[in-house]
Amino acid sequence: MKTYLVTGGAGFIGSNFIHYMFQKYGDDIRIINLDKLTYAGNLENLKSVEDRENYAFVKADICDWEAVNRIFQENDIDRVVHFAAESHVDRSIKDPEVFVKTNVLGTLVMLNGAKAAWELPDGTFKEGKKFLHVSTDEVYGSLDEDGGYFYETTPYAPHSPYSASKASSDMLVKSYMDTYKFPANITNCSNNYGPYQFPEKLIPLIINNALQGKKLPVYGDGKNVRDWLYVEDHAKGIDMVMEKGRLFETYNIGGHNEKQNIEIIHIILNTLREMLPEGDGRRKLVKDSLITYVEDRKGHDRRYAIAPDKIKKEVGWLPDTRFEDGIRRTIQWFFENEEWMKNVTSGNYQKYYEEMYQI
Ligand code: NAD
Ligand code: TDX
Repeated sequence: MKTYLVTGGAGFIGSNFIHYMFQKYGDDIRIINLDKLTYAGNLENLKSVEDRENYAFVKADICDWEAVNRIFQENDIDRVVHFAAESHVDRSIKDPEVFVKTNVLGTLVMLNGAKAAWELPDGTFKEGKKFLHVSTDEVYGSLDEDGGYFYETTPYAPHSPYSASKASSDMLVKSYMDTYKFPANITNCSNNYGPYQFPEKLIPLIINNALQGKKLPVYGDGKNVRDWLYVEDHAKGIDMVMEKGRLFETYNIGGHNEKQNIEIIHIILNTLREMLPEGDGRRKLVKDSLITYVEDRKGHDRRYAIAPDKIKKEVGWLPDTRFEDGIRRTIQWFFENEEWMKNVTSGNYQKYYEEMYQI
């Protein structure tokens, strides 16, 4: 039975990954979830797995060497899936420091914990161990509107403090692979969407605001392009890279699903109108006139797009979910989890929202 150490498992992608893995492997794996529970971490995301005997939660900071090392010393960890990070570009523009601490120093601590536990006296590593570092396509910078795709060979050119910190963490992982032959993979994925996403990111923010008849903030001209990936497809890709990916390789994971932000907003508004039952009071709140153009994000990358050729060829992964279906599943999830949304948007979220958006 393999033991997984998942960092950031209480966040959006991490919690979806944990659900995916238990659905797929049931009692045949063990998962330890290490999470600091920042504003983005939420144990409500994991309610349905918390009583499993093959699941454990540890509240700790990935920058805390004692805590990280203890987990590695007390458990025979086979796989590390490293999600924990500060993940929101807008927050990184306001306060870069915590991004460097968590994303760079935290990754270093995780690498050292795994290295100390897995390295043999002759400098090689125990058989079958692997560290999978989850990163982003933002490390590659920005593409022109008609300017091709990001490939694994595209030079790094991060622009925001967030993407610079993720690029630094990738470089550290690469340096451990090159220097020590440390058994790892890096995955760089495009924008995820789906259940449990915190409403500071575009899609859940638009769904939440539209259902309350609140303004829908669009940065700049609304024509920036993102390549949207359904989170469950991403979880599947990570598992497949862990099982089939060649050691020391990087794999880009993208949805082949490019859309302008303004298109996304129109799709959400139309889908909400279609899905809300007749007589539901929220129907009359969902209006195109809520769309409000606001000041552009500083340094706003124009376009991201991944050509996921390598992962398709070497690992056999392809995105399964069409955007039309993924967005309906996501909206349905938000309909069924109003309480979740109420809980995450109470308290500090209001303060964040008011400071961020003067609309
Ligand atoms: P998230 O912000 O929803 O979750 C991050 C999780 O990490 C939270 O549970 C938080 O409590 C935890 N965390 C933060 N700092 C920590 C620390 N110091 N110690 C321990 N835990 C800490 O993020 P997400 O959207 O789920 O992203 C997960 C990973 O995927 C990140 O590494 C991110 O860079 C990467 N990624 C995300 C996307 C996306 O579209 N969301 C796209 C590409 C890559
Ligand atoms: O209110 C908004 N209005 C708006 O126009 C928000 C929150 C966003 N936007 C735009 C900015 C982007 O062009 O929508 C696009 C998507 O924005 P985010 O959801 O903040 O995502 P992005 O900045 O693209 O980064 C995401 O994908 C890559 C994740 O947050 C990162 O963690 C990941 O690495």
